[in-house]
Amino acid sequence: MDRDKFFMERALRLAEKGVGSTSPNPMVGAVLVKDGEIIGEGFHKKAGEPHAEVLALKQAGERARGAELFVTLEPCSHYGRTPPCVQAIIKAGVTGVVAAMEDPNPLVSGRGIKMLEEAGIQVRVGVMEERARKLNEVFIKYITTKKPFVVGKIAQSLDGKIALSSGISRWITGEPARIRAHELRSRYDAVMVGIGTVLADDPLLTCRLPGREKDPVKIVVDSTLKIPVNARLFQDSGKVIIAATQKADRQKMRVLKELGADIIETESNGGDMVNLPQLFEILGTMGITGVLVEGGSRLLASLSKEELLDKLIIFVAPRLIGAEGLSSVGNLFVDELKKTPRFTIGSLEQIGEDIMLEAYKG
Ligand code: AOF
Ligand code: ZN
Repeated sequence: MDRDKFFMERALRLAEKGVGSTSPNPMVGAVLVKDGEIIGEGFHKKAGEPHAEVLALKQAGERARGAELFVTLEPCSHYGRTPPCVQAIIKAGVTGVVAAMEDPNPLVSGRGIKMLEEAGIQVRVGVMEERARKLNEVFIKYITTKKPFVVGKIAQSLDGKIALSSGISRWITGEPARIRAHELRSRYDAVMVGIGTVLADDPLLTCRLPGREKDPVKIVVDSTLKIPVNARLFQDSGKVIIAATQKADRQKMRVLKELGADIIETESNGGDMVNLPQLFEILGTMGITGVLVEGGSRLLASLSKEELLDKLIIFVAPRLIGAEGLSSVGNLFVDELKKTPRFTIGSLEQIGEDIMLEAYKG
């Protein structure tokens, strides 16, 4: 492996340690190198806490003079919750910076690179860029659009079914895949389901993982507030948001608020359904950067029709269920192949006996 890749790989691995805790900030890792040796390392842990570069500089101390910095994101040039890293880098006497990608944050986007160059520092951008972009796909969408990155999660049979005709669905995939699916919850600010899933499965929607600081926000799309007051997701910790329409029953709304739920009322979109584009805009203003949608088939179909699904993560179990089973995605009412929603396969991985497949919109 060449030198650039070797150190950037290390920086990416450090960045990954921030998974699930940096929102709304990106995951960033930094490595300071002098005479072929790592003299300082750091990763961003949490918004408001020091940036990766600053931690690496601190560890290196005086030795940073004349060193080269490998960082997974362009160093910042702005005053946010913390002062600009560019200043600290220049002050420390670093002579070269290698960044995996430009910072998509409109407050930075190239300014950091420019300031470093103006200070006489050699800057290179684009080493392992694809990996860095994938690592921060949620941040990239959110910081540039103020809307959350939306991921649909499905656990299905080879023939695309998520339950028997009786509704039985436990368990289609094996345990290793189910553990992986569960871990996904810790990566996103919110987990979302449709009311059909709450009525059928009564899920907890928590992320019972050790070391996790906060549970994801639980969001139920429930246009007419059918959710039972004794639903299990109220019993556990973690904020609950229910998305309804303005037609929803006021009395039920009060009861749900007393249970601690926040209600988002979207404007009518002609029908009786929740206005999903508006819902995601509101969630964005609330600082929710990424949403994992765990079903059911109707919600996934609606999201697909509205072109709101940025990514699908599909666990496929090697079994057949048959046409009488429940399809993973509800009716799309497409009459031409060229109008079917298109995705591009991102990755494919075998997990136990199952396959995990990532597909991106477009
Ligand atoms: C991070 N961690 O290691 C780097 C970031 O509010 P602040 O001061 O934490 O600034 C957040 C912005 O700083 C973030 O959106 C990104 O543009 C830039 N770089 N952020 O949280 C880091 N290097
Ligand atoms: Zn910074």
